[in-house]
Amino acid sequence: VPHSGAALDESLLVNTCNDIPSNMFTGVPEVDLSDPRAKTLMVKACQNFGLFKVLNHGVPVELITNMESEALHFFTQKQSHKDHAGPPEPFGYGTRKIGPNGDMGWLEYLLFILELMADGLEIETNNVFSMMIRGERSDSCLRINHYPACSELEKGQKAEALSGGNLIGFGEHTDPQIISIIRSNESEGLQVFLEAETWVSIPPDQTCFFVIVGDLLQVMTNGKFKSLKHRVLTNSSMSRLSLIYFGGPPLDEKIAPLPSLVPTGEESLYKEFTWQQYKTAAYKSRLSDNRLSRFEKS
Ligand code: GA4
Repeated sequence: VPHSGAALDESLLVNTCNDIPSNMFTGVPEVDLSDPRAKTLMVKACQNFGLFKVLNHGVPVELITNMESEALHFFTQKQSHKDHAGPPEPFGYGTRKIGPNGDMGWLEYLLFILELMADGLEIETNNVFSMMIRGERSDSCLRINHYPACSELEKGQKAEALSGGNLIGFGEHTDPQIISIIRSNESEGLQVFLEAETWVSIPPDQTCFFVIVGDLLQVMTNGKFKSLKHRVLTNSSMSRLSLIYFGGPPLDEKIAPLPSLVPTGEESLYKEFTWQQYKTAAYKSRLSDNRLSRFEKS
């Protein structure tokens, strides 16, 4: 069963001279939405890599930069003020602690459900956003992560998140949901794990969205699409801000390999489970745990 990371093509690595001690990966699959081959290229990218970059996405740059500056406006407020918006159980403002089981990272973040935004805007049917994006009972969320350049925070706290000399902003994990759509500023730090047990850096591009395959999509495609293990390292010179949409199904949705993706003669690799069952188990897990193994057929 997958989870081993994407295939490594050594020729796609270049060394960088910044503070992040890693190889910059130049082979990120790109999908131009105006290209008639877009759907074929997407499938290929999900099968071979688990991540792709979306060009010509049509979202106005001003919309994204406005959202980014509003987020920074929030994160530059006094700590006591920000704390009022927390704790993130499961939604709200959080700092350093990730999830309920002791994972720590060098970041602060806001976790929203899309409905909260509609509520805040006093829209009566508060599922307008999620209904547009997925079914009206979908369990999607938006996360805004702020990774201060490490010198901005007290040095004494660093030890919590140090690993192999790297300051971990967000520890290694796969995303649980179906798909994650990420937009980050120009700071380096996002890394993905390749088959050859190597971490490579994804070159930032603030004009694009990055799409990452989540665990549920791996199951529904019976392992054809790989949920990609990734992490974020802290940058010492520039802070990182990322806006991430996690698209999840309704809680009672049954998740299993789609029959059409399990050709006759091939085995279904996973037992059926509900998104609620996955989530209950996930919230008892540590960030780096393999959350799919319990649903694999033995
Ligand atoms: C990882 C992806 C998303 O950021 C998230 C995270 C969630 C959290 O931060 O509360 C989890 C983590 C994420 C996976 C396992 C559980 C749940 C922390 C944790 C230890 C919002 C999500 O859906 O799963």
